[in-house]
Amino acid sequence: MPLDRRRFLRLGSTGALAAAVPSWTRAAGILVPPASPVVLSTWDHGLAANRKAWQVLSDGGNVLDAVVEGVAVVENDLGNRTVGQGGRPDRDGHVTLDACVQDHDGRAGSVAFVEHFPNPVRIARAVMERTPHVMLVGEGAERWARENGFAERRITLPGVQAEWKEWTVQKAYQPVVNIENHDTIGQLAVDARGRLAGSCTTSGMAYKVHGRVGDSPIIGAGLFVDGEVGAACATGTGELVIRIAGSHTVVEMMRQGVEPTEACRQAVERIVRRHRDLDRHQVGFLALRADGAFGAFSLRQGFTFAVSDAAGHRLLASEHMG
Ligand code: SD4
Repeated sequence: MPLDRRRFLRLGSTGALAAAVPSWTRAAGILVPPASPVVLSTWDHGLAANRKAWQVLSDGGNVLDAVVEGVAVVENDLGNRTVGQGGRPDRDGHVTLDACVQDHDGRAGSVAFVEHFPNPVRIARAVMERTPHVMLVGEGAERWARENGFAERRITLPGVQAEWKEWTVQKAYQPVVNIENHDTIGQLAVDARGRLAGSCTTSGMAYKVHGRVGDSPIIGAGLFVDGEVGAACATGTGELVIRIAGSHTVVEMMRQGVEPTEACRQAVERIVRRHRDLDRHQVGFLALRADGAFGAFSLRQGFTFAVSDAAGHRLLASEHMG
């Protein structure tokens, strides 16, 4: 049995309480909520997102409010080239955005391939809360957003357009993640009651094929939250993450008692086993267990993540493959 299981409150396998909880819970134990909230976000810009999420929680907001408004800070930064409307366009010159949220109870909302809205993560939340659906895409998602009070914003950033125009001269279509286009933001949070939520938002890969959607808005790939176990999110080449249902994989391993960092490592390893040429790719996972334990692991060096807890806000470097 993993050492850390000792931190779990064990339930007996018989009796009324045992009968009232699902069988896996009896097997794995019940996780004790952390003494104070824990918030994690991908990459350096995660620090700003974490500060906002922490403020939301301190002001009495719930954990879903925290992860939505946390990443919205990064969406609103028009200097960010990988999230929100400041992101690099697809190969046809359109900036298309993907985002999703999932809450403690597994409710989920998602939008993909949307243009002209500053905060796709807020639309994703509204899809979750106001529709019987999980995912809306493209023109239908945009129409639904307009009808539901989200204001369109049409902006052109001359510098970004100029870079794209320059790219069109060579049209070196390289659907790989490099230093310029890998900084999707995913945010995971647990509060002191043990309530979990997560969010993920991105402009996807620079110069992608028009219509391409990555892992970020796909529940189970870019994000997965299970209130009884924990949450995970992913960053990097979305195609690699989708193929192994990456975030779901990480959470399911934690359900089996695997430590958060090790769960992330095993997901990366699974990707490595299935692909030959990963030289130009990056993939990173972030995991938060329901008791506040957390971890991260990436394919290659350079994946940073922000942590906020009782000890304050800080940036850490993930462990990575050799
Ligand atoms: C995607 N995962 O669209 C995203 C890309 C990214 O950090 O930037 N991830 O595939």
